Amino acid sequence: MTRQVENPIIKPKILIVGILSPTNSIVNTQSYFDEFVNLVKSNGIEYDEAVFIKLRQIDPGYYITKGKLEELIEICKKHEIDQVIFSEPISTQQERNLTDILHAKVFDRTQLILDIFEKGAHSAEAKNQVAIAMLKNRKSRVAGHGKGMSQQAGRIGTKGPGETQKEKDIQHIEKLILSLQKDLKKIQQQRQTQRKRRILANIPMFCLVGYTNAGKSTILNLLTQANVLAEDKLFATLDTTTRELYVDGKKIGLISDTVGFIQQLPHHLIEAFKSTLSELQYASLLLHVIDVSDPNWPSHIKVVMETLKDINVDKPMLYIFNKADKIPDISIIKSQVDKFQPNVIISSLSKDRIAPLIEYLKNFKA
Ligand SMILES: Nc1nc2c(ncn2[C@@H]2O[C@H](COP(=O)(O)OP(=O)(O)OP(=O)(O)O)[C@@H](O)[C@H]2O)c(=O)[nH]1
Ligand SMILES: [Mg+2]
Repeated sequence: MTRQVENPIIKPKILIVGILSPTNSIVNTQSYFDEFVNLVKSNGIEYDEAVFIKLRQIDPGYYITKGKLEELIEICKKHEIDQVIFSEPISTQQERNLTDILHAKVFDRTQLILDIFEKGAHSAEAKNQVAIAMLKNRKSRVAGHGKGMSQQAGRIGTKGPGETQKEKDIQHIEKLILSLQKDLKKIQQQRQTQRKRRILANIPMFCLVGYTNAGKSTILNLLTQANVLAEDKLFATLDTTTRELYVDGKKIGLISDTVGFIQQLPHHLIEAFKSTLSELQYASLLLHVIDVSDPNWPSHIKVVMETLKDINVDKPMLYIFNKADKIPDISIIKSQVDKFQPNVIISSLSKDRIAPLIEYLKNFKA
C-alpha cells in the first residue's frame, strides 16, 4: 500500500479517516477508532493526519456526506496528502470518485487488512491463501472498473475497447487463482492425512479462537513451550501452530492457535482461510479468548460467533475472559461476563494467573 518504490526518498503524505458508520453497532467509538489506528500501525504505516467521523448516513457516491467530504478536500489540499486510508470497506465507484475529488490515492479497509496479511504470511499455505484473496479482490475491482468507458464507447450489443481489455484482465486473474487453488489443495491433502492419524488415536483437540489481539498466542506460549510471536499488533498470527498440551506432566491433548478475527474481515479472506480454519471442525473444545479490558468485548464476541457460523463451525466452547489484570474491579462486569457459559476469567501475564483455565482443561472430558 505504501511501498515507496517509485521514489524511495519521498515518503507519501498519508491521511487516515476513521469512520463509524450508521450500521456499526459497537458501543465504544474511541475503542473502535483505536482499533483502526492499530490496524494502520500493524501495517507499518506512519500517517501524517487523522480524521475521525461519526456518520449518520452513507453517501452512495462518496461514502461520506457532503460537509465531511469538503472537510477532507480542505485537509488534503492544505497538507498535500498523497494517500487516504479509510477505516471502512468502500465500493470501486466510491473509491474512484474519492480519488478524483481528493486528488490522492484512496485505500479502504479491505486493502488495509489484505496488506497486513500479505506482509505477515510466512508458511506456504498462508502465502497461498492471501494471494488468492488478493486476486479475488483485484478481480472484483477490475470488474467494477471501466464501466463508464465501455458504456461510452460501445453501442448496444457491441463492446467498447475498455470492456475487452477488462475481460482479458479478468480471465488472466481467474487463471492465476485456479493455479493457486490447485497448489492449496495439495497442502490441504497433507493436513488431512495428519488429521486422520489424530482422530484414529482419539486425541482431544483444543483450538484457540478469538478476536485479533485478544491474547491467543500468549496463552498458547504459557500452556506449552511454543514460541509463537505474541505482540501488541493486529494479526500477529496468520499460521496455525499445533502443540502437545501437558497438564501436571500428563499429556491431555493437542492445542492449536490460529488467525484471529476482526469486524468486517474481508469476505475473500475468510473464504481463502477456510482451509486453515477448517481445523476448527475437528476441535473437541474451542477456547474462545476475549480481551475483557476492551469496552467493545461484547461486540467482539458477536463478530467471532458470526465468523464461526460463516465457516460452519459449531463446537463446544469455553469463554476465556483474558487481560483481567487491566480491569481495576472485575466484580463490576461479572454479571455481564457470566451470561457467557462456561467461562473462566484469567490474565496471561503469568502462569499462576491462568490457573482457572488449567483447572478447566484438566477436568475436561471430550
Ligand atoms: N495486560 C495484559 N496483556 C496481555 C494479556 N494477554 C495478552 N496480552 C498482550 O496482548 C497483546 C496481544 O497478544 P497476542 O497473544 O499476540 O494476541 P493474539 O490473540 O494472538 O493476536 P493476533 O495473533 O494478532 O490475532 C500482546 O502485547 C500481549 O502481551 C493479559 O492477560 N494481560
Ligand atoms: Mg496470535
